[in-house]
Amino acid sequence: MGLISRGFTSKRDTTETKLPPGQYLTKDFPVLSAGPTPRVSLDTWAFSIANEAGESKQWDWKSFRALPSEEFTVDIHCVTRWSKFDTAWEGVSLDTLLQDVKTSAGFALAHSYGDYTTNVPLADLRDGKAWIVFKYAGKELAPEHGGPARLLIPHLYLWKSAKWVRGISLMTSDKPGFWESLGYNNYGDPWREQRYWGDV
Ligand SMILES: Nc1nc2c(c(=O)[nH]1)N[C@H]1C(S)=C(S)[C@@H](COP(=O)(O)O)O[C@H]1N2
Ligand SMILES: [Mo]
Repeated sequence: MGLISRGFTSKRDTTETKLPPGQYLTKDFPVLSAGPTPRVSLDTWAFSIANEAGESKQWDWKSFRALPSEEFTVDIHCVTRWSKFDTAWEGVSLDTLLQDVKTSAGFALAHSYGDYTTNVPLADLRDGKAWIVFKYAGKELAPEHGGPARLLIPHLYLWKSAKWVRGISLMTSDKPGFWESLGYNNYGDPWREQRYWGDV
């Protein structure tokens, strides 16, 4: 037994400090979808960002994939209490996509193929906190997990990470999305256990 254990992480580090309250760890990757999986062909796929004046920027698959992308590894947390550590993704940072978008909006609503929506403060999409991801664990993102591309906002509960994302609307006032209208928390910070409406 060597005395040097390089790269060793204690159980305390991984589970006790990385697991938000009320969550359990899973090695699986559960699929949670409110409806059927939309099949979006890359020929017709488009992603757009519209500002509060209604001006929009749009990318087709080719121009989206030509943008600089990042590979990163994060923990994800679902409000149904599973968390998964060290998930590896590749995607385009929202900072890149928002770069030339003129806005003073405070709020964002993500829209998906299949009509799912979810809202976040625009600040939560900036500063390296959110991506439009197209690869998971080195492979093209599977349709059931949101492929061709999904939003990923790992610091919030996973319902904020809209699968099959097709656009983001920037707004001067907040507007609840699908689950938020049905009683889920408006913000959804896993570390504060903001699961349902009224959790502060
Ligand atoms: N378009 C869309 N995005 C969605 C959902 C959905 O039903 N439709 N479910 C959300 C919820 S509640 C969770 S927990 C995650 C699940 O992602 P996964 O199926 O890849 O685990 O996607 C989120 N994004
Ligand atoms: Mo969820």
